[in-house]
Amino acid sequence: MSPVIRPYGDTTGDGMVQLSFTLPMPHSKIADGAALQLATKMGMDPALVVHSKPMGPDYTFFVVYGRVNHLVDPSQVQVVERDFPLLTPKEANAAIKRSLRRRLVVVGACIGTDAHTVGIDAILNIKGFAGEKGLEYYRELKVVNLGAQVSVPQLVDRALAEKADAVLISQVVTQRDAHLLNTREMSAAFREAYPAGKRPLLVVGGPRFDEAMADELGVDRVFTRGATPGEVASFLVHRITTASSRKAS
Ligand code: B12
Repeated sequence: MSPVIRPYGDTTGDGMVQLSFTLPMPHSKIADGAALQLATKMGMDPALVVHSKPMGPDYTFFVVYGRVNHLVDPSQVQVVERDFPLLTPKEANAAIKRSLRRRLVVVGACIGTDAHTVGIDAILNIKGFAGEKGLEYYRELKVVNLGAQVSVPQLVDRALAEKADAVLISQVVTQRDAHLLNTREMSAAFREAYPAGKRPLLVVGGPRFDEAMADELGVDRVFTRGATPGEVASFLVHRITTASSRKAS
């Protein structure tokens, strides 16, 4: 049984944490007091405002440092573990060649009004991310990157035209849950446009997704902060080549 733990600040297990937030009030001593009131109500006791800075005339940004009494039980934590092997580009290419005997087609886009392309480009562009080459580097992958602000109907049409094996979408803006609404709209549109069991693999990524939400969003996998091209390629190859070998047998 793993032991319960507490946050560490100055000494082991002292429960000290740091919290940052913004309040819609001008920078003042009253604002500092309001920040302290919030932190205390959240269970930080004692709490200390260690940083407060005006954010324009009407807002103040705070960092509060203080003690919490909550215990953390790591044995109760649930996460989505990687359930596919990590492949090198060479291994991925060989697996695609062996089982598909053609290039695996990937269509990617930022959908809705989202113009944050850096994340999907990190995965798709040849230059890659975190020292790994992007999917365009893989000889056996055909990558069609549609860029920013692609509508769901445009995405579906292009996926059909390209005979996409996988569709990768990115959602970075989360205001009013736009990322969740857009993803659900996208997965519903693919279900409608393709016969059952024939739709491409649907993958969504962005920094504020919860990896455990794949079923709820109607997608096959959710990738989040720090995802690397190698992980994404390995996932695609694993899912698509195992599905095609099941069909062949
Ligand atoms: C750069 C940037 C911009 C650039 C984008 C340029 C571009 N071509 O992408 C510009 C200046 C255009 C911009 C505009 C806006 N932005 Co902006 N932007 C950022 C910023 C600073 C960095 C984002 C980034 O590039 N991260 C680096 C990449 C590599 O990380 P990533 O996206 O998380 O991607 C990784 C993973 O998430 C994952 N991943 C992502 N997508 C996918 C997809 C797939 C398929 C897979 C497998 C994996 C995957 O893999 C990547 C690598 O690990 C963030 C703040 C921040 N520090 O994060 C704000 C931020 C995202 N922006 C924000 C906002 C509000 C806006 C604007 C609305 C501002 C405005 N009022 O105009 C506009 C919206 C424009 C629009 N229509 O979308 C907010 C979003 C808040 C929210 N809760 O939604 C942020 C968080 C800033 C903030 N704190 O307020 N922005």
